[in-house]
Amino acid sequence: MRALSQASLATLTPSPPSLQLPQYQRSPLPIGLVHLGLGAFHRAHQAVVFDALLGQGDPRWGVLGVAMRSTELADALAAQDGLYALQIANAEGRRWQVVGALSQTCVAAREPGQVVAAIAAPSTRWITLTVTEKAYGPELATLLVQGLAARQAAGLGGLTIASCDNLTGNGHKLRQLCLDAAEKTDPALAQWIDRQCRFPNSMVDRIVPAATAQHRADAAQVLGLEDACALGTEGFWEWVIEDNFVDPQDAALLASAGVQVVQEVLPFEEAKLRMLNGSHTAIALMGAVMGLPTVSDCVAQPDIHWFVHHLMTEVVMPQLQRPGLPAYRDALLARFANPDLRHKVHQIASDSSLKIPLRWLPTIQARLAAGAPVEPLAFASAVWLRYLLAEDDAGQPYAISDPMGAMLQALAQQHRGDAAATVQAVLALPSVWGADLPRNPQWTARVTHWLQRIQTGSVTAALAELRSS
Ligand code: CS2
Repeated sequence: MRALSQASLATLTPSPPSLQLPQYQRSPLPIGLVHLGLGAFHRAHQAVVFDALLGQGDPRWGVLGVAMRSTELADALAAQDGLYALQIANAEGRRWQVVGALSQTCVAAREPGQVVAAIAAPSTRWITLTVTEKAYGPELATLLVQGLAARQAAGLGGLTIASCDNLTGNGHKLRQLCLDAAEKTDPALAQWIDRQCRFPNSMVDRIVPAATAQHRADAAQVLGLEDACALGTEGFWEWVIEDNFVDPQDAALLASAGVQVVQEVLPFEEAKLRMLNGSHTAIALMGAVMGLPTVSDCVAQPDIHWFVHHLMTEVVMPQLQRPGLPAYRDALLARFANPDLRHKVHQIASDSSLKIPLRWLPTIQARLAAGAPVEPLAFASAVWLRYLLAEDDAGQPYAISDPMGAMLQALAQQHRGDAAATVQAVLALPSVWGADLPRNPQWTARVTHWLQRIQTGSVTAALAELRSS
């Protein structure tokens, strides 16, 4: 079978609406954006928006897709002229789209000069990022600052630099990271960045599980071409971005492609992080210990479904401002149940030590400050402590993928069977729980209670108990 490429794409006959192909000139496709963090999420989210803008006849949205370290996807995409097929599956059925927005790909660790040159190129207008929580550090700052320094030296204007990671105030965080790094080496550059660049906050949402061999097999059948980079997602997507761009006209353009451009992203971001991602982390940890492979397997269990509904309704939603929360919650539960996604719980459970502070902590803090119950999150936190033993309730071992994983696993092992000691050791970590929570006796007592119940029985039994309490 021939491989997907610009040349073989021309042989495809689309059968609308089940297969959508790029309807614009791709060779050459100039680079208007540098995307850092080339992975599944970007390819199923921002790249689809840029593809739509390219399809409207605006050639400025071609992307240089930069993988930070791993070479495999970047090289596989390069071999396919940046093309890949995206399966979009929901209750109404499945359709496919070949996305053409990726003009070129490269790897930051291997070709840093290419990234810097692209940031400093006259045609570049934006940088977007999906580098995950753990990458917001010095290495990222150095890369961005080098690129921006080259841009300033070339006498060009600034860029719109949009973090699309699941962080609170992601634009603010990224701006501060860049300004701090520039300040250290070149205060004039820091001033230039401050004056010339814009860092809009944004909320991005689409469930995009890691691509599998099944996606590749399905794509081969639909396209009649081999696609090593095929992936799948759901129909739903949202991108809510702060109206804060170098080129003010970008607001209307993005809106024409379905992006919501707003003055204040915070209500959307908080609702998404705490409802979707907060539930995801709880579901993933429960599923991992219960031996349930995917999110849809989990929410098919009546007690887990109840838990998620209860968590959102009783504990998370009271603090949120986004309009239409009950409908948002119901839509989330339906999205979690999508059987086509096969979203692996262990994928979501990765990096939980970095996700919990963003997804659960603000709710816990606000509830405790108001004297309101936090029971489901005390339960979920106890499940995380149990999860750190790295084996499920049937004794099957699994790997923990987390920057703090080895340390956390060692602590959990050291205090195995002793709930109070485990809570004291792991709930004391300020990078996860902040400074005050570990000293709150009500909180530690409830987590200890649930860990004890889990230890004497199982997560399944403790969950049933929580439901009936
Ligand atoms: C998930 C997110 O892996 C995870 O931690 O919670 O990737 C989630 O699927 C997306 O944020 C959905 O928009």
